[in-house]
Amino acid sequence: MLDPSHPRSSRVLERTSLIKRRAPGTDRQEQLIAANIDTAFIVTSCNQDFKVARLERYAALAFEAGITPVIVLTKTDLVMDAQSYIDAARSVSDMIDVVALDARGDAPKTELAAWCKPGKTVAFLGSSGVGKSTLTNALLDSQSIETQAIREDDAKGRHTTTRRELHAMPNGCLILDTPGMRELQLTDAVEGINDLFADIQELTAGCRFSDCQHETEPGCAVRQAIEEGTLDADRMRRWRKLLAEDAFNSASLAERRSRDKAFGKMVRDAKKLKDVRR
Ligand SMILES: Nc1nc2c(ncn2[C@@H]2O[C@H](COP(=O)(O)OP(=O)(O)O)[C@@H](O)[C@H]2O)c(=O)[nH]1
Ligand SMILES: [Mg+2]
Ligand SMILES: [Zn+2]
Repeated sequence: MLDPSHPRSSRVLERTSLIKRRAPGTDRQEQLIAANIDTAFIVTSCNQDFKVARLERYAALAFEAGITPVIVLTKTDLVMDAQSYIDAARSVSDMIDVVALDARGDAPKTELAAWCKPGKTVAFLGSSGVGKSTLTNALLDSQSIETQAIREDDAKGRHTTTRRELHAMPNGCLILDTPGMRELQLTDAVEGINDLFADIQELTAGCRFSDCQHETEPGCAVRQAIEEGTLDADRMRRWRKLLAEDAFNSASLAERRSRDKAFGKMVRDAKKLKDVRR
């Protein structure tokens, strides 16, 4: 909370929510993306960027952090069949609202008003080139944030926004514009994944074996649901993939943390030894 006229009385708020991911690359670190967000707008476009699996990743991340996810589908003006994209976005979860719009112009102000209230903080997340900065400009009633055309061949953006920036709307709502994330790896997000796939999670209670892997075991309620057509096999595969990835990343992070701790202790011990020698 910055008070520009009395900077000394500014204070740091308690952290109430945190979005993080496994940092890209081989280094096993986590990267903190945003704190104290109320609504995460997961932005994707009606083009090659659109992938249900990616939307699920972002949604699990938001659920894990206790943040309301909303899917924002941009560039509806560029396709004939926006409805097929809307239907696919709705299939991600009954718990997530889907808003489809042209990010340029006035639509964002009215369509996103329900979440952009005074005192709230909202964030735009999603790949580069999907319209996050365009949406931010629309909400701010300005053109101050730079946007850039995407490559035509693969609809990829060019990373015009290179850092995370907080902007204030006239009504006092804060907007976080973020750069695109090329690789969103989940870590420590098992509860978020289970929230998103609550229907499958509930099914597993009906499996005969409590450690059922839902592969070849007899009496598997998950596979039965697939056979009966009440559960989509691809969705179940994506659920398992996210859980496996999360387990792997969480384990390597835990290993790193304990290694860092051991290293810190070694340094402290060495220092003590040096002090004694003096
Ligand atoms: N036609 C159309 N173009 C859009 C829409 N949203 C964004 N764009 C364009 O897509 C490009 C990338 O937008 P930008 O906001 O920079 O994406 P960001 O990387 O997510 O911040 C720009 O040329 C925008 O003008 C939309 O809904 N319709
Ligand atoms: Mg941008
Ligand atoms: Zn099973």
